[in-house]
Amino acid sequence: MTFQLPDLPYDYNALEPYMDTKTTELHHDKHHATYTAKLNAALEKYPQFYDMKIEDILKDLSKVPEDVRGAVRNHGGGYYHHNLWWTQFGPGKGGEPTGALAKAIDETLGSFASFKEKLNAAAVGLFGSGWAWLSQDAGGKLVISTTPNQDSPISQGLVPLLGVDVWEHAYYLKYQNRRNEFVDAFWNVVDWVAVAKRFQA
Ligand code: MN3
Repeated sequence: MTFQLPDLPYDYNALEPYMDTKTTELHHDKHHATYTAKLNAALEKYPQFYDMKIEDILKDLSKVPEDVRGAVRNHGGGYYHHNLWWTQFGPGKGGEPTGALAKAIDETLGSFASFKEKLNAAAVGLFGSGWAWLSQDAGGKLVISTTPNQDSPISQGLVPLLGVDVWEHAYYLKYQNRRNEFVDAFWNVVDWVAVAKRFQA
């Protein structure tokens, strides 16, 4: 079976006022849908990949035939990252993580406040389109990084836990050029229970 666009797990207006209804609608129904369609189109000649998990494809792009590798890197990355994006938010969320994830943040990144500062700086400072990430490396250690375009931390041996999409389509309607305001607002809708489920203590 081809890759499917997951339903938005809440209403279009659920992330207001931090992420506006129109942006959420376009971001899911147009952008995420297009990554999905173009990933499927790229793999049409190689349907054996439809049976794989997108994570496993992105983990080792060298296994993808060269003629479609670029398309899979871009649209497969876009597909996977937006699957993560919608499921890391929820209405009435925000706050701070608890438990093992909170402990790991304190130990590795100093404190929640300092983690927030570092991820914000990475997101605001990224030139052009891309993502800022909190991931775990192969040893389980938390790392903050950025990737350009839809390049995936998972292709670099990392496991992404939380991503900040700083493509203009993620914020321009509401925040225009004020990426920093969008990045500040982002924290108000993060579902830490969902993020903690991705974390392997
Ligand atoms: Mn996006």
